[in-house]
Amino acid sequence: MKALIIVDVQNDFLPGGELAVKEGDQIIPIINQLQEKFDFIVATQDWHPADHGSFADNHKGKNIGEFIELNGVSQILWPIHCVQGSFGAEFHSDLKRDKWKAIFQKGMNPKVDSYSGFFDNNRQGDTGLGKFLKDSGVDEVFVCGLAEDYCVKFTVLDGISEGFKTHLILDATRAVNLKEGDFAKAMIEMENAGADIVHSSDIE
Ligand code: VGL
Ligand code: ZN
Repeated sequence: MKALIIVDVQNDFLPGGELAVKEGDQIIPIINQLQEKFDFIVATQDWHPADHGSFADNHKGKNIGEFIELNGVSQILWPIHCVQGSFGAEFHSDLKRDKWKAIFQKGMNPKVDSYSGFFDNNRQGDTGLGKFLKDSGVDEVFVCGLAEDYCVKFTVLDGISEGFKTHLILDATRAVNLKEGDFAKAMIEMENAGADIVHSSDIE
């Protein structure tokens, strides 16, 4: 069975948000249409405590985009975003959610960032998404949402390594592009790992 995974379509990742993805809002109507084609839909939600170690403001003298070592792992620093209970952490109000089976929150451990919907970075924790999908008979996943070069990419890569036939829905994702070329680099990484790239109109 196929499942749709909607990654982090939250206010902070949309235009006007704290970590805004350019044109991020353009994917919302596409994702709503896509949801009509799936019986099995899950979503992920970036859900950080205020003292999260990925926030530049929590490291004196450090700026957004700089790297630090967090729990022994290289960590890029972000603006404060998706703080638990804040407006920025909420899903966009236009996003349909009536068919969602479950929401997988991530990034709660202040000492580890969590880009993938499946695992914390470097697999320091497991959200339970993989087991939930497998227990439900899902063997094929279609990934969409934000951001193509971080959370979407790592969800796709982990989907593949967890044994799912994994598709990226190209017109239903956008990149942060912290550095120019990040979108294309992420595309190559996903394709090299075995991801199948589709357009929303290709999906039956
Ligand atoms: C994300 C950076 C930090 C994402 C989450 O959803 O792509 N990016 N936290
Ligand atoms: Zn985050």
